[in-house]
Amino acid sequence: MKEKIDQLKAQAAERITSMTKNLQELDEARVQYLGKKGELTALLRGMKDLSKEDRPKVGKIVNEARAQIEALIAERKEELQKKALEERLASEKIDVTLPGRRPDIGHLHPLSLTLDRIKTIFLNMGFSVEEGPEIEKDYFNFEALNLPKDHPARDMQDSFYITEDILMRSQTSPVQARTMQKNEPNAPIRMIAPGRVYRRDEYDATHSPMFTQVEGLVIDKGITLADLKGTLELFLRQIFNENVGVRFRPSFFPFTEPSAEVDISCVMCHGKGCKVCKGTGWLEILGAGMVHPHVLEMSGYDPKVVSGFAFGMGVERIAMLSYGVDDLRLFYDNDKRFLRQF
Ligand code: 2U9
Repeated sequence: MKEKIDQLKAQAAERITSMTKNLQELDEARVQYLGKKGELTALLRGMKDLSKEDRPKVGKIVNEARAQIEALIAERKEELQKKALEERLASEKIDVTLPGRRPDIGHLHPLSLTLDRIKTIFLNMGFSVEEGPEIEKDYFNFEALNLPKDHPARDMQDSFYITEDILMRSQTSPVQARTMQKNEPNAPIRMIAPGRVYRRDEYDATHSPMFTQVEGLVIDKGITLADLKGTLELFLRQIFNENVGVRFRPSFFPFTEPSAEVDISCVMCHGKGCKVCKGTGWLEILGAGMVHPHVLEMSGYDPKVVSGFAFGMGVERIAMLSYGVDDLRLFYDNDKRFLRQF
């Protein structure tokens, strides 16, 4: 009996210490020797066939064997747990010296960059920047600007009307009218109004139903056409270049009289004539004029006391000319291959 137990003990020790590769195999070994149907348990059961004198002795040996096997299992368990932890630490190791992933940081849109440059130039000349609603009353968008009821721009076909007298503003001029009406009568004004405007237009390389405008208004005692010319020339030399040619051509707008179309010498060919300027050597860049007396009166200013000039420009056009972009739609497509270049 004793040999049998020693043999079993040796077998169990061998199995536990050198034949178990992981905790599951160790548990299988435990079940094999110490489990309910285990080999050592079977030996204990066989004790009923022993003599009364032998029983306690054998019982002692079996219990000792059991305790030894349990100790071996506990020891091996600790070893295997340590091994498992080491394996996990090795396989899940993080290399903190690897370069980090750079976050994709964006930057200002080319139209915002252009608008910022325009704003800076006018701020430096003492202008303020005013804003107003994009959903506007027909009164501020047209009526206050001397656009009579039968003017073609007031046609449902040309503007986005929301109701009879509310529309998406077709120009930023209502911001000027609102500023004038907010002011004390005849109070001096030097302002620009940047923002989005909406017109029922084609969507092609040079047109869009939504675009960005900057309009300006200066009102004070004694403002003349010379102030208009000087201010706009100063602006154009800063936004394009010091030597840019500037010319004024007579034109018509309902809100200014006299009115002018302002051209610059072609930024591509410097006046020689090319595809961009259609061979003329000039590019139309601004509209401007002396504020119509009726427009001054409508918003509480007295044309006998003050006079003013106003101008307007499309920001997309200025951005296209300064960056050499030939298709307006590129500004709205949100294609990173394009935007990354600015
Ligand atoms: C008030 C008085 C006068 C604003 C003006 C223009 C001339 C003009 C166009 C240029 C290209 C718009 O973006 S564009 O299509 N604008 O030519 N705008 S004078 O005159 C005003 C505005 C408000 C109270």
